[in-house]
Amino acid sequence: MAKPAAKVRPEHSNYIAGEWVAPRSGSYIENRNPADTRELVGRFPASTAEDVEQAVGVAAETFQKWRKVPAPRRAEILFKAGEILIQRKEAFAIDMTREMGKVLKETRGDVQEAIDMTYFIAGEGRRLHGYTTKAELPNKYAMCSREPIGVCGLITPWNFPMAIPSWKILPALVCGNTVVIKPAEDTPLSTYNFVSALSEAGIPPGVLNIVAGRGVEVGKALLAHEKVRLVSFTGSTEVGRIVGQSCAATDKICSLEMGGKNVIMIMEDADLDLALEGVLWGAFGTTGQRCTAASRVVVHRKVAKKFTSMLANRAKQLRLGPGLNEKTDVGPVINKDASEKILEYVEIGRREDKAKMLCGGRRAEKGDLKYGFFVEPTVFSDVEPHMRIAQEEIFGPVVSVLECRDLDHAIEIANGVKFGLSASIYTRDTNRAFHAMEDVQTGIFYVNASTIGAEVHLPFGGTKSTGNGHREGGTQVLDIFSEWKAVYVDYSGKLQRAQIDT
Ligand code: UN1
Repeated sequence: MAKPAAKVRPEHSNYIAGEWVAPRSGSYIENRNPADTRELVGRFPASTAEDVEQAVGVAAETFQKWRKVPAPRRAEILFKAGEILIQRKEAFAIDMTREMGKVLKETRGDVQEAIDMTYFIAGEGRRLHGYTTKAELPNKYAMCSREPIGVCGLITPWNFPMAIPSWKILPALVCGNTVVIKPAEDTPLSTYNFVSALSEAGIPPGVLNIVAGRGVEVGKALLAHEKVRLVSFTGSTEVGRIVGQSCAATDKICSLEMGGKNVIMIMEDADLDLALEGVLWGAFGTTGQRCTAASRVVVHRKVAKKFTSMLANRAKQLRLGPGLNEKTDVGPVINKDASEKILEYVEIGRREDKAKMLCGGRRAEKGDLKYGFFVEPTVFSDVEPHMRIAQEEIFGPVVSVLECRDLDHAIEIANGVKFGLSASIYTRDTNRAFHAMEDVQTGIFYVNASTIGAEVHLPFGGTKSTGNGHREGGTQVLDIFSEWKAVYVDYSGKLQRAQIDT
């Protein structure tokens, strides 16, 4: 087995202007393994506004050169980074499991997603298409092109610590922007690994900078800085709203990717074994800590009893443990606060008269599990749409089963939450599948597959309070990281006037 990529150095630094520099504060945040907090993964900067000031200054200066580098040349560096990532995939996955907790199969998937995104976006370096069109006047040419924006402040979450930074960093760079990224406090190492691969591939100093630290310090300073022209954020709806409001104060472009309360609808004609696999993967994969996690299952009443007992039986058998153990099904949750919040939701569910908790509901503390943050996979049945466990994002291994009368009822329940990220239907009837696809208000929709597992070349994002209308992934992400310029060339040699009633 490959060794972790990063040695446990006592202290990591910020990465500014191509140099590793200590935070001005001299303070650090400990990064500990959530499966066993006795293991120190590393210590990362607790940076302050001063470090942000330095990084943004450098990024603003470097922007003037980087924007002039032809996009296909910028992309060549990304292709090279893709190759480095492939070589280090196993080591980076191990590092990620140590800091984030999810099982090795999934951290390999996370690194793979960053690799896929690297090649996909590098390809865009030779496209970045604009278009030409016909002007209103003779002897006049009209066209539009994508232009870089400037310094991008990126704020990323701990659950996909390499994939999500890649969704943002790569398109930002290929479009000609410079970047200051604040990685999540809980999982900075994977972002460091990713940025190191990019810098080794040849991203010039100052184009891509890391300032690590807390949201209240680093995030806040990025949001307030006049020279940061765009902020891209993935995280909770609560924090996302603050990000959106702060961006308005300095007219920043703002892209928000926030919560979900994703649903799997199971019709009476569904292949229940297949649906069961989809629910287990969607609800308990990544220990339920995906914004695309399936936390509601709406089952047709004719099959609800049968399906619910199938689900609870399997959920009880899932093996909790450290993600580096190949036998583990479900790893820890990210930290103490997360485990407490999840267990609070369990309590809220238990206090509902009608809902029944069929399994789980406790912190797992047997043997060495007591050194980590393990929460048992939990299934509630007889849940009603208005209950808080069916409305609010829990971000843990807790799933609620609700009953429906028919497809229309299922769609009504599916849409009856404030979020709109991902949804799925299990049915053998194509008419129903298309009907649901059209009427369920989410940005991502699956048929006979779980709510998770989006691919990099399709748009990723959600409706309603899940976001603010942007999509990451796909070529759509280029609309976040570039601004359109319309260009008119008049070659008539005389004054011609458009928009005059002739
Ligand atoms: C997230 O949880 O924020 O589609 C992203 C998926 C993953 C990405 C999830 N590829 O589930």
